[in-house]
Amino acid sequence: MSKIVLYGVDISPPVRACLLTLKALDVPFEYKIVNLAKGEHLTEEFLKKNPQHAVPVLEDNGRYISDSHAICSYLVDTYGKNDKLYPKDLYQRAIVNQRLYFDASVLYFALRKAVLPMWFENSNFVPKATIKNILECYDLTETFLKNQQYITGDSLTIADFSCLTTVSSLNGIVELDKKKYPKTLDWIDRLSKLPYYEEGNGKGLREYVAILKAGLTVFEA
Ligand SMILES: N[C@@H](CCC(=O)N[C@@H](CS)C(=O)NCC(=O)O)C(=O)O
Repeated sequence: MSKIVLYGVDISPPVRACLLTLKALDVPFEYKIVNLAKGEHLTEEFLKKNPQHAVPVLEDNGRYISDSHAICSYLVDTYGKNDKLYPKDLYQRAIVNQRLYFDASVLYFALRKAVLPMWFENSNFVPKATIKNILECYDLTETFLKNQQYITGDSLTIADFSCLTTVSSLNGIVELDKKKYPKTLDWIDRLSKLPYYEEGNGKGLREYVAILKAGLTVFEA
């Protein structure tokens, strides 16, 4: 097997999606921490790996892939013992892809909007419009989970890893209401029982939420 390196940091939700995938596949890898606070993602060396200066980045035998969704898909296609986490059937794959794009363009977008002012502008207020946006994310997630156990159907896929790491992080900003979002909370609970959950998401999520709680003031929606 080739040498695999994941560049990232546990607090990052997309990095956690990659950690969950690597652990689910039981792929050996080296984990190299990139300290964003120290600007390690902006060095010349890191920019050669990912000109978009973001983690995660995967290195596989000297070749680089960025974006968690692309990384997770690649890992299952290359190292999966079967295609369960990223089905080869084209219709099923399209559904998984749709949810991966949903994570990238809707869920993660809402999270970025809420936290970027805190990271970069020293502002700790989450405006009402952003909270509304987060609640729309929860509405959609709840709808996807209405008649099924996982985000794309009745079995676990990498789309669960991506959506889970973002939704569980959003939950640190606007707490999921048990009455309005029971399916989403059950899904989070179900996924948190995976044997590799703690290392893949639990640890980093706690750290991330602690930072958010210390840094953000959330207005009532
Ligand atoms: N769509 C990307 C998002 C990656 C991303 O935004 N990573 C953040 C950490 S959570 C980052 O490295 N930000 C630093 C920067 O953009 O300069 C993915 O899924 O990998």
